[in-house]
Amino acid sequence: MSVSRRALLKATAATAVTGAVFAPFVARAQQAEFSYKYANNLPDTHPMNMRAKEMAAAIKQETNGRFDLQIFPTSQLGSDTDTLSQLRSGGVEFFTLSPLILSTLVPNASVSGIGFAFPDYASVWKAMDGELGAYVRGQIAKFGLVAMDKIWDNGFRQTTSSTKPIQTPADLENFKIRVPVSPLWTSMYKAFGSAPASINFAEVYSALQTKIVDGQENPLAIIATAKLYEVQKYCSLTNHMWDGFWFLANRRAWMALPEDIRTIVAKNINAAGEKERADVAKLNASLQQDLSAKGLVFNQPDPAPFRDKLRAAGFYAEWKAKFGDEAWTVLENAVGKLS
Ligand code: X2X
Repeated sequence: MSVSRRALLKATAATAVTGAVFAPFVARAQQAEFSYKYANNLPDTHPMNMRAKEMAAAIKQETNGRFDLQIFPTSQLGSDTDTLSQLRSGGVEFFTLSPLILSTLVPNASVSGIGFAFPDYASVWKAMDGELGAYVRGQIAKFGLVAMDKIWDNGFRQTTSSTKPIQTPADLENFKIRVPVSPLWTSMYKAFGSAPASINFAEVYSALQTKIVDGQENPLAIIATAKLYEVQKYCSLTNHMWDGFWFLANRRAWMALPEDIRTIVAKNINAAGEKERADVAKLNASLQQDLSAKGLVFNQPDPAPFRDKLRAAGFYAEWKAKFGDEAWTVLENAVGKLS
């Protein structure tokens, strides 16, 4: 008895010592030195969130657990307009946002979103990884935010409706269409003679379901992952605009990181963005068949009359004047003459 009691006491003492020595180490390993929030508006199943999860794991590993990126998809932390305010105040450290919605803060950020500017993905990436992207990142930097080098893809936007296919610009007249919160989007649909309603993405499914609006426009990868096909009947491949997501950081939070960590984080975000671009392009090319099987009725209108209508309505001239010559020239250097 006494032997076993002594052994027990020894074991207890050893545990206590071990515990005392290692407990703080364990606590440090579990709690990262930097825990930053990344908010976005897309479903968990969209390539943006799948690549973000991979990227967060890679960053954690490469920083030996010092940097922990917590992902909040599906506008969990608030609508896009709310989250932009939180990003500015530092309530969230990272946010992916359309250049057009970002223009509510950084006016010229939306220059890449002019209707019918880009003919294809090749021209998009050449511009956004080149002079046009650099111009916009420079504009963003004036507002206390940092944009990572590689913009992520949203895609070419298509038009869905519960009432009718969009075949010609006349079909857009008086059409009740949801648009994201951005002056450029509202202006474009006003030029088409539509009735645009500004609604954050978090409310789009229910706005379509309750028929507050008859239609909306988004790339196929979003129509599929956000299940908009459940509440829409027609999908018209209007390809009217390319849209992306700037990966934005609050500048104070970004600069608070030691340089080695900042380098690892930026490298992984940009690499994940390039993978996400490839995923989305692949999805956007293959989803028509899937979505047809789910009941969406597709048509492919000729884009020329839509562009002519915008030109005749003075849309390009108006935005050239708003953006100014410098921004407009950078855009036209990438896509050719627009106005
Ligand atoms: O709100 C939208 O439609 C979305 C998801 O495409 C954007 O973030 C602009």
